[in-house]
Amino acid sequence: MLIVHNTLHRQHAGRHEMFRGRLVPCHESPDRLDHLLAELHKRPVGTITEPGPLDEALLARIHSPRYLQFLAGAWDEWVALDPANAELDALPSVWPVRGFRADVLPANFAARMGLFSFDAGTPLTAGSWTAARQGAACAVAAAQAVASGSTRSAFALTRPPGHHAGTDFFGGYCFLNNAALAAQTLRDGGFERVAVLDVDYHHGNGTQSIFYARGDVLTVSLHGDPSTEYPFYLGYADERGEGEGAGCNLNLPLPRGTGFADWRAALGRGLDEVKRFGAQALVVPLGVDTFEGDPISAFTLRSADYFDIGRDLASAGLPTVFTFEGGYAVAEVGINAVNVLEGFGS
Ligand code: SP5
Ligand code: ZN
Repeated sequence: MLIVHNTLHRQHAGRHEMFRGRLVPCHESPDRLDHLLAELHKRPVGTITEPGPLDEALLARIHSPRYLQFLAGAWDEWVALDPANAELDALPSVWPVRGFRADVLPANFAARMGLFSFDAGTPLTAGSWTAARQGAACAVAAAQAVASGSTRSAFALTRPPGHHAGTDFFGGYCFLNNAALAAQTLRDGGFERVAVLDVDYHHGNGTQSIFYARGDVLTVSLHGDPSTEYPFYLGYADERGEGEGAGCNLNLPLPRGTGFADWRAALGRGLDEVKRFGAQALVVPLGVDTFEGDPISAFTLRSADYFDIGRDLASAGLPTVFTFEGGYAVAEVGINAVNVLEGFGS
């Protein structure tokens, strides 16, 4: 397995996220990836490398030009409002809901923060753009290596995560959709039909929305039932795709408290769908926030279960790109993620 490491990830280090009327310390912290890297040094399941420069044209096929332009300049705009802002995270606090104008680009910075986001849990910091771009480069490089045939599987070892980010919005700790970039890279690399099988605790709303009307990329997500779990407003079983993408989206919501036996049965359904679709390559947004000890999630998977997840995913027999997504029980993140990779094999 090829492991493509984002060595610039620490440049994204949010201080606070909004929770129940308070700013609380960010769950999505740099030490998550440090633990994962340390575990990979203990159990070398692959070769660690760094990506080349990011393909800007590819980035612009997944994300809108005005969103990318906003992200590129957002930190400087934030500090220009007040030099003291350099010591604070930028968080949105106002959003255009139904009936508001989303087509007009406001001049006001706070208004654009809200236009391009969906929660107040995703701080934008001085190095967020640098870290997210390098993460995107990791996902693309991982997919290019798989598409070229130089490796059968690859892991984008990166943060911030990506699966909640849409064409033109950030949220859920995500800015650029690494899994979508990997899927598009696999398509461009010659795989006619690509499947995304998202195993993070949270619904992959960004990835689903990016590919919802496309028939060449299947999106499947196993996640906490959105009626009680973040991101709440998408991820129901009746969302099956539209237009050419009709039938090319499958959501498998599961109730809080779901244990490994039921979770694994849902994974089996997801894998059946990947097979039925005739996927030639697979992208797995890999979150380990399904772990029993995760502080913000409510499934009860144990560390040993992650080996079986890896084995089940390998049974699809497809060239596979993993992107690293959630998982907030920091001390166990590395063990659980590397268990998946070890179970998967090479
Ligand atoms: C990539 C990913 O896993 N994103 C998840 C984003 C979840 N954001 C909402 C978190 C709600 C925090 N709840 C805090 C519970 C504290 N005990
Ligand atoms: Zn998650």
